[in-house]
Amino acid sequence: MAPTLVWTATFACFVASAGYVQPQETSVDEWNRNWRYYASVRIRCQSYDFDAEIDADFTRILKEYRVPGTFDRRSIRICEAGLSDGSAPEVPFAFSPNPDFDPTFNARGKLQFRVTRGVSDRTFHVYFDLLENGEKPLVSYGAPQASGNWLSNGSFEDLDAKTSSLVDWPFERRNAVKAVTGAARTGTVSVQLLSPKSGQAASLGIPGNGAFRVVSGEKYRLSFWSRGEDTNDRPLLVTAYWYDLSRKYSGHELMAEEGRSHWDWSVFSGNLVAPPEAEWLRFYIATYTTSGGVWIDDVCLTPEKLPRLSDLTIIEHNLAPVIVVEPNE
Ligand SMILES: [Ca+2]
Repeated sequence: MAPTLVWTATFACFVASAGYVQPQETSVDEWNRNWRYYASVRIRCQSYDFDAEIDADFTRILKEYRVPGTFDRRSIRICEAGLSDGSAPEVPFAFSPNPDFDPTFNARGKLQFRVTRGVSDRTFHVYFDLLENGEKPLVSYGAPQASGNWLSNGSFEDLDAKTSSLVDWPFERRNAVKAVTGAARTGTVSVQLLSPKSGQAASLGIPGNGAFRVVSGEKYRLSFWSRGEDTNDRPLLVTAYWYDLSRKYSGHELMAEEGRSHWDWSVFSGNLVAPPEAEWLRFYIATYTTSGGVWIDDVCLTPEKLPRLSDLTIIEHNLAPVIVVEPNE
């Protein structure tokens, strides 16, 4: 029997945060009373807030645990788990079903949600249910972010209202990098690199602050757009730097080098596999030109392998409190 829901009260207040609409005053007890399943997903934190993207294949995990039924797309909710204070706050998310999504045979899509900065792995519980258990009310937290991009503000359009500096991109003057308006590839802002002195590089560090947390052996894809005007010395070099767990430099590789003195907006993309011991990754896009300049826009880093749902838990309402079943493997 479908339980009675009191959603008007629960979702009465909304505030905007990080591109999503933030839920307030929600309670995990609510999910445990009314929802039948949750699966876990572990996310590796970054040194900055980022939008995690996961491969949410509900059909796979239901099959794995021999649970028949029709997935209720409206029922998805996410709560963070394992917090030291025992709380389990609800996390706003966006769900993009795959093009061949089918609630019975292929309930699969991408789930995106904001993961705040940290040093360890974090666990999230993805609650969901089957239509057979009573349809759940749809919640919407806003449109998905740019798909899978680990970088926020990679198109440089978000400016801090007080300082007018780029959100998430703290530029240092010595790096000879600045945000400029006009002639951007998308929107109105791009980043210009111009060396102040012969033999000295102007370089854009990616991400703006810190480095990306990576997993040795896994593949990552960097892409960005650039254009160059009247350059007079090594116009564009793209380099990846690897660091170990203690953030000690462990190696670097040159990903690309542009030789022309003039080029219109064109895309660069390259793949990298994290070498053994690599724990952190940082990119530099650099130029040695002291004339004209090089402009960069729409920077994107995506991991090839997305985290997946695991450990399905069936919430048993008639028997206290939760039954964990073993997977069918
Ligand atoms: Ca832009």
